[in-house]
Parts: sequence; structure tokens; C-alpha cells
Amino acid sequence: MLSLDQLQPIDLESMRAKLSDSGCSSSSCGSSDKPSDMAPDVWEKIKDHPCYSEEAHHYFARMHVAVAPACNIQCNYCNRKYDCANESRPGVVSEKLTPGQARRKVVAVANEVPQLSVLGIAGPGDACYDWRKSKATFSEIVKDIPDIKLCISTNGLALPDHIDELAEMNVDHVTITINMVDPEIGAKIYPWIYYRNKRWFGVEASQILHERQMLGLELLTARGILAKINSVMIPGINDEHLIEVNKWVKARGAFLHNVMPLISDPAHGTHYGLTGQRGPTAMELKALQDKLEGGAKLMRHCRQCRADAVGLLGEDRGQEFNLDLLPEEVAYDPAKREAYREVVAKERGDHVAAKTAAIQEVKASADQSLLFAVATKGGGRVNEHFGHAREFQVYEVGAKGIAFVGHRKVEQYCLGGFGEDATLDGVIAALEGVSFVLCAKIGDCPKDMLKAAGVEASDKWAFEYIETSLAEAYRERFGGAEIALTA
Ligand code: CLF
Ligand code: SF4
Repeated sequence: MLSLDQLQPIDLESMRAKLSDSGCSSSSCGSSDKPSDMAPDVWEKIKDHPCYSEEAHHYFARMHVAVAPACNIQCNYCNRKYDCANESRPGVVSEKLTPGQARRKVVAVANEVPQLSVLGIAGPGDACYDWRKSKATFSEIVKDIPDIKLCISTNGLALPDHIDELAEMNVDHVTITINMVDPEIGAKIYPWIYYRNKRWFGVEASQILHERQMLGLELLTARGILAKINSVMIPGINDEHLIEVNKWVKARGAFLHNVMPLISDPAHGTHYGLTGQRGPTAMELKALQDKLEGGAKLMRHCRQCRADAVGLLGEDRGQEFNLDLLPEEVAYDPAKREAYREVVAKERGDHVAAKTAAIQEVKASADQSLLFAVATKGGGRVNEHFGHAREFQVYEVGAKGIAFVGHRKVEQYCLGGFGEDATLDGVIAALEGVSFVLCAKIGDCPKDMLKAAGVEASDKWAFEYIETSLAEAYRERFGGAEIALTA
């Protein structure tokens, strides 16, 4: 079986030869099927979008271009002045781009990152408020790369003014950040907004923002543009209220609801950071997401990207494509992206079949839920060493089958061939609630320390599909009614 690991570095001839050996002669053969409850046109829009499809995020990458620095509201969790290449969170960038510079960068990335499928504008300000630059950027880039999906993220205040143009430009994916539907709660999140040439404050500001967000969402739904709602979970301010938000956005046709944890640190210079407002723990976030099940469909694989992120979700290759590293003139070469898609079409079909079988097996035999953490670098396989992982993907395995429920970011434990005990302590803390870790390689020392903390770890399923490995691990290690309920 051809694995995604074998795709790097890209070797077009060997990729084509392997496809030919496998009997696959077209780019559609073996591609994963549309879910039975999804309209074909919707599936076409999401099947290669790493944010709108959890399955696609194993294979496809997004890039953001930071062309929209201006913003028309202030959120208490945002400080756009902050710039740190090691920091990954929305609103943060290393360099702001003109539309022409953005075109250069996107073409350079498309030539080198074959997984690239989506171009997003997610700030560092607001893509709809800074509309002239957002529009110019999209218009430039689709001339070179017509098959790239266009995506924007906005606070929603200026969104209703641009729905027609979004539809005309084939922007099929719009994210609105909606943190409240009650302006009294909004006043604790937004100190002011700037609307119709005037600054508005307090509850009045949040009332306007709320009305514009709901109008924008309704207009997107009416146009058939897929709307994703991002909500920042702020403990003590809007955590329980997000249940209400979920109902409102579901009623207005939101395609996905993505509840993200507040990132808050005094060093970021945000209002919340400076006033001690904490973010939720991983388990608090999961508990809220679990309460939202049955409402608007949830996204749980968000990585809270920077406004200049490049690569698969969970990796950021932005620094490789800073403007000063790029040639002045760069022409688009579709060869790597096309070859990658051929290989992925086959791999993905196999993966879906294996995953479906694994889920059926677990559903038929399991009666208790356990959390598993998986070290992966993409392709839907257990293919990352424990010591190299910068995040673990977390799956819940139990009577409902196998479900991706989130990720845990960690500091890389092994650097230069040595592991630091203090770092391992941090990894163990990040794995709160997890019973078992699957990875491609793990040494005896970290394995023993994990065991002492009540977490088993194994590299037995190295390079296998994640769901197949989880089903086997569950059966081998935890099968039977004596399993403790830890999820
Ligand atoms: Fe970017 Fe957002 Fe489009 Fe994705 S991100 S504009 S929908 S292409 Fe994705 Fe990043 Fe989460 Fe956003 S993981 S922060 S949800
Ligand atoms: Fe920052 Fe975005 Fe809020 Fe504007 S809408 S203040 S850019 S987080």
C-alpha cells in the first residue's frame, strides 16, 4: 500500500508508477464517497477543505495571506500588534502583504506544497472590513490557480455589505466569529465597534454586531455559501451561553460550529491576558462540545491558525515562504498538486473503507468510552514518533464508534536525540483524561513514565491507519466490560 509518508519528497514519476501498479488510472478512482446524508454540491465544496471536512484535514492544506490588517471592532482577546513566529493564534502575523505580494506567495506555496487546496483570508484584521484588499487578492490569484478554494473569516459586522460580491467571486466558505447572541454578554467581550462612520460602545455596540452577524449568516445561507461559525469559549463569560449560540446559528443554516478555547496570556497584551481571564482546560472544552452534540454540526479539529499560516492544519510552514525568500517573478506549475491529488484519491478511498470497518467493529463490541491520543503527521496514519510530536490527535473510542474529539498541543519532547523530563511532565499533563497513546516510535523511558502516570503507550501500530489501530488497541488492551469509564 502506498502511504502518504512516501509522498515526501514528491517524486512524480514514482507516484504515477505506483498508481499504475495499483490499477488506478483516473484521478477519481477510489476517491472517498460522499456521506449519504449530504447533497452532492455540498460534498464537492467540502471534500478537499481541511477545515470543513475532518477527513480532508488529514490530506489537504490551507494557507492564509495576511492582506487585511484593518479591523472594525475590538475583541478583548485580541492584540494585533503582537508578533512572534513561535506563537500560533488568530490575528498574529510576521509580515503583512499587498495583493500583489500575496499572489507571489500563493503561487510559490502552490508550487512547493502539493497538499494546498484552500486560500483563506483571516486577518490579521477583518477580511470584510478591509474588503478592497481581500477582493483584489482573490481576483489576482484565481487567474493563476483557478481550482483553489477561496475562504474568508470575518467578525460579521461588514459581511452583509459584501454577500453579492462573495457569491460572484465563488467564495464558497465564510467563517463568522460569533461569541454571543445576548448583547449583555457581548458587552463583556467587545468594548467597542466602528460602524457607519461612528464608534459604538457597550451593549449598544454588541446589539448592532449581533444583528449584523445574524443577517450575514442568513444571507450566506440563502446564497448557498457554506457558513462556519467560530466561537471563542471564555470561561465564566460565554461558556454556557454558547449552547444558546449553537441553537441560533443552527436555526439560520450554519454548516459547522467550531468552539475554540480562549488563548489568554499576559505576555500577549490583550485585555483578557492582562486582567487574568483564563482559557478553558482541554477537558472543559470537550465537556462543552459534548453538550453541543445534536445541535449544529461541530468542528473539533481547529488549530487556531495564525493569519499567515501555511500547510496542513497543525503544521505551520509560513516561515519557509517569507517574501524575502521568494523570487521576484514566479510562475504557477500545477504538476505537484495534480500528482498529489491522484495519489490521495486512491489512498483516501482505502482509508475510508478501513475506517468504516473499524468503526463498525468497535460499535458492535464496545460499551465503554476511552480517550486515545495519536501521534500523526498526516495521511490518516499513526506515523509520528512520540518524541517528535508537537500535538496529539485525540479520539474517543466506545459504543458510538470512533470519533475525533480534538487535539492537544505539546512541547516537542525529544530534541537532538535527548528527551527532557520536564518536557515530558508537560506532555503528560496535556494528555489529561487519555488512557492510551499510539505513535510510530517510543523509547522505554517515556513509556515507563507515561505508565506511571496511568497512560499506556505503544508503537505497535506504526504507519497503520489510525482508526484500524484504535480498534485493535481497544480490542487487545481494553476489550471487555471491566473497562473504566475515563472519558
Ligand atoms: Fe482559514 Fe478559516 Fe478558511 Fe480554514 S482556518 S479562513 S476556515 S482556510 Fe480552520 Fe484555522 Fe481553525 Fe480557521 S483550523 S482557525 S477553522
Ligand atoms: Fe482581532 Fe479579529 Fe476581533 Fe478584529 S475581529 S479585534 S482582528 S480578533
